Amino acid sequence: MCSTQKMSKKKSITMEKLIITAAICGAEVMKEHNPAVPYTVEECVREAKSAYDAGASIIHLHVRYDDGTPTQDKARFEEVINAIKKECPDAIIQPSTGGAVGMSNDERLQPTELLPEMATLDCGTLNFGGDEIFENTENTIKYFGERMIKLGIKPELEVFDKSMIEMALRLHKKGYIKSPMHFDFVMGVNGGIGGEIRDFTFLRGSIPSDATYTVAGVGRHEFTLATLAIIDGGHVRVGFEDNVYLSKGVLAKSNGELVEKVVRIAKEFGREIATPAEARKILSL
Ligand code: KMH
Ligand code: ZN
Repeated sequence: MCSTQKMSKKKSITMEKLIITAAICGAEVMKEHNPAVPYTVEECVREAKSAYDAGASIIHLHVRYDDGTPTQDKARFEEVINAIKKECPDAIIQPSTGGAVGMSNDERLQPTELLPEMATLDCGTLNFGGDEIFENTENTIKYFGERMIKLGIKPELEVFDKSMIEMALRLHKKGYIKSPMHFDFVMGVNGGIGGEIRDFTFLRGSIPSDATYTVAGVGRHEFTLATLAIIDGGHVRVGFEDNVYLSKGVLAKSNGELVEKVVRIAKEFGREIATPAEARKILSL
């Protein structure tokens, strides 16, 4: 071994293990897009287990009625969460408080009554395709932030654009969001920031040094952004909510297949996968 190799070995940085989140269902994607998109309780369990067995430690959860209609109904969440916990006992279940476009704040907040360890907190309003607007006013974000602090729920701060990081930082200063903050960069939504390397660099460089982040690339951006986060020491979200393809033109058979691909990429870069217990430690849950 030459001396420069010795030096670089000494200086190498050990990265934290990789937390993989599986967004198994979402509120918008339908079986017409991929027949494996889950609607029923049994389908949600099947998809959560496939992701968990493949290496996901967090399940980001939306629920549907059996016909595919999204709902934030507390009882439906409870049924799905309990059923998932039977098969994936230590998984971190992270319900959505975003729900679907057009839902009221209190409707969206229902799953927080089940006291999950984590839940999403969307940090701004954006166009969501066609005439749809995903509305999150400053007062809404404050209301959700206060609720989560009161109930001891760690928010995953969903940012669809740079301005939403500014909002989160401002509300953190005012006490509506606690440290250490955990961000999810949702990139490539029609209405939000794009999914190019420069977009990632911009967001990644805009969060505090004690914050953690995960990246959720939408559609074709899913695995390129996942790779950047793996190299950078960040964390990764994949799943049908964001993307239904394993590769160009090839539908994923399950959420597990998407997680397996992330695990393969991580292995190539020497990044180990976090267990749910390790994820809890990394995220200070
Ligand atoms: N379905 C989107 C309108 C979240 O889970 O918090 C909102 C969403 C974000 O999916
Ligand atoms: Zn979601």
